[in-house]
Amino acid sequence: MPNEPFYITTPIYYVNDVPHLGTAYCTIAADVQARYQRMRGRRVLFLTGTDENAGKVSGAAADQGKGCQEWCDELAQRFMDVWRDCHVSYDDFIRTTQERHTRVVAKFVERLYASGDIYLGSYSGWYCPFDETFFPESELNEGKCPNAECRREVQWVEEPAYFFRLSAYADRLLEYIEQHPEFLQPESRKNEVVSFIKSGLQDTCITRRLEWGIPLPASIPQSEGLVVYVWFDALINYLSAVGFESERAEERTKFDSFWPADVHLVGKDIYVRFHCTLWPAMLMAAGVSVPKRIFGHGFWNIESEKMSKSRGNMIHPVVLADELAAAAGCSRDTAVDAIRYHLLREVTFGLDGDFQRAALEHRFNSDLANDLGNLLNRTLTMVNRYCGGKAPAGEPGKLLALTQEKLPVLSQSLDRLDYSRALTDLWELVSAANRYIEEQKPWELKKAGDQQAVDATMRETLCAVRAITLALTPFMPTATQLLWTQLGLAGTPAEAGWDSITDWAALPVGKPVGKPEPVFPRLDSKRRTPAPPPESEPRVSASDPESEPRASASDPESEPRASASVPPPKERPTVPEITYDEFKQVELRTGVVKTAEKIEGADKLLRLIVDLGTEERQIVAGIAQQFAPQTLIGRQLVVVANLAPAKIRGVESRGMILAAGDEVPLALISPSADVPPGSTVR
Ligand code: ME8
Repeated sequence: MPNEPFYITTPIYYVNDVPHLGTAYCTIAADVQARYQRMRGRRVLFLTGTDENAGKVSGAAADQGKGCQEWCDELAQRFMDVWRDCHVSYDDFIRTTQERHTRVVAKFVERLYASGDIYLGSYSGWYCPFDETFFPESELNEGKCPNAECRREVQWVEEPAYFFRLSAYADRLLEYIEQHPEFLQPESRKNEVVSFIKSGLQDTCITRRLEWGIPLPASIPQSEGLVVYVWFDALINYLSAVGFESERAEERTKFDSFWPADVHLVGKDIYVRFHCTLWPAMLMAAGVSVPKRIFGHGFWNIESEKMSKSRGNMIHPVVLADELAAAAGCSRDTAVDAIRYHLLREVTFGLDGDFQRAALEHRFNSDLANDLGNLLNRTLTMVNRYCGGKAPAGEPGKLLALTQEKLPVLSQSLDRLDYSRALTDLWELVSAANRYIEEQKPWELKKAGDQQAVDATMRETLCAVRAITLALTPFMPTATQLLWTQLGLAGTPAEAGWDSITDWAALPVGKPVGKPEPVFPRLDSKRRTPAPPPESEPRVSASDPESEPRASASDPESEPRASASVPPPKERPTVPEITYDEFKQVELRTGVVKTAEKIEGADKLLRLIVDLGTEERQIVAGIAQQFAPQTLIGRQLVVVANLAPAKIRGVESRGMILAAGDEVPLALISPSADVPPGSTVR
């Protein structure tokens, strides 16, 4: 097992948009798996990347007045930047405009043409340009795209084209699925694939007559003007990245060790038709083994609504982290880790979820600031106070026994990508460690002069905190590093490795621990949205800091540590009352952001062009530090339309956008549903 290769992939994302909560979710989930497997000693190849040859990509470039390649270069960099900020430890980032990919696509197509799996025909059918997919008439939904995430108008398209003989693979696919129970996961989605295949597969049109895309190899007759269908090209990325058919010996070795992939992680939108049907059939046709596992995760809605640009409710992970960091007074890195934790804890991986800011904030306070932060704080405070600030000696106790019992279950959950289960189990250990302190009452043992018992208790607790830190590392890589350093441990938890979780001897006796510093300062209750009602989250009631202080009055360490770091509530400045008639003089309208850019020499300012329906307005907004310009494009906002023009840093501003936040703009005000630009807000 150690050193055994482990290859995990995410979808390669279209560069028609910047990363959002959905793409971040899948990428973070893959990252957790990659980090976990590395800690287990596996040789991991974690691949992500960008899908650049799509019509919607060239469309987005044209909308921005940019060349396709220039646009792709910019956006691919944006993806890499966001993944870096989200602590995504990918090993390779593939772009489908790279030569290493286009070369492999050409070879793959040639191989299938030679074997007779690709043939020339002519196509006419209903095509959804957004999904880049043809649909049979019978599948259309009231004449529109049947993809529930899309539902856009379809077009009738007729052209000579090449086809992949997908229909010939239905039986082989069904047989393979039946014989490999681990292949399609989660189990609940497998049936969907089986019924899709059983309903009859049609050959797939794999070329398009387009300017932008990978040209069909010249060796194939009548290839002129044809490019490879973007899905056929995109799926092959998983092979290109590991050096499929490479002439270079080292690349061939890479292919032999990493293929077949251990897990393709994708969303449910591209699971059945593309990853579980077309892709394995393509591989079967090429005589290449199919991936070991394909996992289809669920989708997030935002506050009960579908996430979409036009609704203006897209969440961008780094912006969200900055908002959380500002509200909590922690670093962006810690906030990112809290979001990673929340996304994977909140919903069973594989099912859909509803993202609610209040739930994120509640979990931040309850799980991270209170349960985990409190545990670390009490432990370090007491080791400093009662044990001279050094890791004491002592025999292992019941927390080791519990950790030994939990570890196999935890590992099994992580192997199955059952992240919420793994975290729930891990939190039992956090609670057990907190309970252990309360039961042992080291402060009373100290008073009674029983130093040996104090030492044994504190050692047991320190070792448990160390174990929890290790197990949390794949989820929260930077926050756990802070915990690790405060525990006085050298190096990184990742280096210590997964098996070290139960190694109580790995904590050297006499090693000085650090001073407790709040890693997760509690969110100021004035700034945060109210917590969800107890019926939606019964679990938290027991540990909710507001509802039930955990510790007894006699426990000097029981104060939630971070409360000291919460700034005292601020006085709100009094604003004079206005009459309704005065208010009516303010003209509020909705607008859609057309362009957004930074103003040179002004850190906080953005220059926006906002469509107000009847006109486009230039508005200068002081939101540059909280919102990246690219994330605003297409967003609906509320504008004070009759504000007298003003020059800000030499740039004329005609109007003002509305945002919420006491000191800095934390959230932009948008209509809750699509309305035409220029609609009156009343
Ligand atoms: O489909 N909730 O790329 P894409 C959760 N280029 N996950 C979401 C989500 C949401 N609301 N929205 C998107 C493509 N995702 C192709 C892939 S692979 C060979 C080619 C995630 O940019 C989810 O993982 O549209 C989904 O499968 C993926 O983004 C689609 O990204």
